[in-house]
Amino acid sequence: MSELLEGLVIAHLGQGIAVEYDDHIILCQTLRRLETVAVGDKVLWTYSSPDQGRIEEILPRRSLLSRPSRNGKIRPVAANLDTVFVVFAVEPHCDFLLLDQYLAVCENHNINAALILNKTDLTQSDAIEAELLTYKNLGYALYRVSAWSNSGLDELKAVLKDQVSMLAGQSGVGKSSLTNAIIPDKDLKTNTISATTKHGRHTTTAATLYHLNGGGDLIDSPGVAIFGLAGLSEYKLAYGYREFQAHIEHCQFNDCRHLKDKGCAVRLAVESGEISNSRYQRFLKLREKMPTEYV
Ligand SMILES: Nc1nc2c(ncn2[C@@H]2O[C@H](COP(=O)(O)OP(=O)(O)OP(=O)(O)O)[C@@H](O)[C@H]2O)c(=O)[nH]1
Ligand SMILES: [Mg+2]
Ligand SMILES: [Zn+2]
Repeated sequence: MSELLEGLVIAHLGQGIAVEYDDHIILCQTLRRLETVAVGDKVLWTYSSPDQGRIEEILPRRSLLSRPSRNGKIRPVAANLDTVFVVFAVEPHCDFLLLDQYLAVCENHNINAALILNKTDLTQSDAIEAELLTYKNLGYALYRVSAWSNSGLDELKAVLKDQVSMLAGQSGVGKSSLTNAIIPDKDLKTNTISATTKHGRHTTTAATLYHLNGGGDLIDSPGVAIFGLAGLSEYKLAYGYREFQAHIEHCQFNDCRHLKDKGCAVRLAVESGEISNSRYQRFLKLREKMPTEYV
């Protein structure tokens, strides 16, 4: 058997997986189903031909972010993440429901989450500012940036250092523009991936990992209309609202659903204003949207 080499998955392409090894990018196939490998995975692989490889093993992951796929299955999005930065902006219309979904999934998978408000060069919205205050009070870091004017980027670069981060969020909020502004040789790498796969242009259809100059990695991911709850149960969704956690244990019944249940401490905290009503309303909405098998 040929030698096992350790590589890093930097992109999941339709027809294979781009693995970085010793400054090269090798297109690899895998014996398992391709969907089980995620960008950010460390893998053991072997050469199957002079310029192609085969993934033999996925090394243990320290975290995994997944989302539902079309056939009702859960698909890994990225592995070994430290922080997910949820990017949003005044334009396209800010979807706080999607934002809460990302935060709830991260909370349950022990991945840090932080917020990036992009496009600060545009006229900002008071309604968004009011919501942002809630997130800041919950301890979520917020970075205000503009990929166009480069404003706030130095501060953002400083927090990205020495960790693996992913930019997530709706299509059109500027994740790729921010990646361009942060990674000076981004195009070079994207072109190398395209050349490796002979696939023509590499669009943001696949999450792609880039190395930061000062250390650390940044993953640009495609915007997904429905990120989904990636298999979170009703119980985990409530836990994913981090301000509910301290109250959940005081609910009268331990199978409390935090709806109209008698003695619900979460609801009480909403009524007293301790928990933001808009976050609670979004919890209810997400709960309703939850596929029945998870309820
Ligand atoms: N005004 C303004 N527009 C921006 C800024 N950043 C990005 N845009 C614009 O927003 C649009 C979408 O940017 P992208 O970077 O492609 O957004 P994305 O989040 O990568 O989108 P997907 O790849 O579809 O998920 C483009 O027209 C950008 O030029 C910014 O800071 N200010
Ligand atoms: Mg993009
Ligand atoms: Zn309750």
